[in-house]
Amino acid sequence: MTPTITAFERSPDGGKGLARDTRVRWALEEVGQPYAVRLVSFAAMKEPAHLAIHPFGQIPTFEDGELAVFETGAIVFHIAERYAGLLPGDRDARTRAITWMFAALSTMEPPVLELQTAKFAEGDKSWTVDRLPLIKDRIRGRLDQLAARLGDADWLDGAFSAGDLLMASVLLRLRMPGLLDEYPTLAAYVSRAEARPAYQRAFAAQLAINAP
Ligand code: GTB
Repeated sequence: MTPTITAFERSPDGGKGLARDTRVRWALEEVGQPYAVRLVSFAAMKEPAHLAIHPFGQIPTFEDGELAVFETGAIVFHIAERYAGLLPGDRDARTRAITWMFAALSTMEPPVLELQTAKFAEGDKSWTVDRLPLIKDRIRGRLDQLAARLGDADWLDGAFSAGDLLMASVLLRLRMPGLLDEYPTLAAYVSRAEARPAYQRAFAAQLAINAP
């Protein structure tokens, strides 16, 4: 059966690939699993039909037969478990790759999201000017640590894995604020990830929907 994912009918980023359906598309492309896409409007995401699949009224979702999954991390994990190509066979290496998936979403992503919130949702507040440098320094702290761990390796732990897919996806959001380019090895890591044919196909698919 072909799984169906949901994506923005019109992404606010105009096709830059920053909405989270790109991560799910990328995972499906990496494992070679064809998929269908159901596009949803902001209004439709808050309707009962969508809320039945995603209790928080967001994208992406993943449906395969009777199974409906929400939360990008859970979806990518499910894909990586179900199909070969995103997690190593060796048990310990597999656990380390899963650890990087969690690290991407629960250690690296929160300050990145704080930056987006401070800029776009609270940009007009009086405290934003003071707050932005604090958030940026918190992000730099994490980037320092990540760059130290990556060293001159291509990927975080051996071969490319779902951990790299999620980490690179999170880091991509730091390119526009200019933070990624402060870390040449991390910028190269993200470029390596973006150069993967599976990412290119995922990016092109979301761009085809969102190109102005
Ligand atoms: N924790 C959830 C997950 O990982 O799946 C978060 C899902 C989420 O934030 N979904 C967003 C959404 O549906 C889209 S990706 N928002 C609508 C809503 O909450 O009503 C976040 C996103 C949106 C836009 C951009 N952009 O324009 O650059 C980037 C990322």
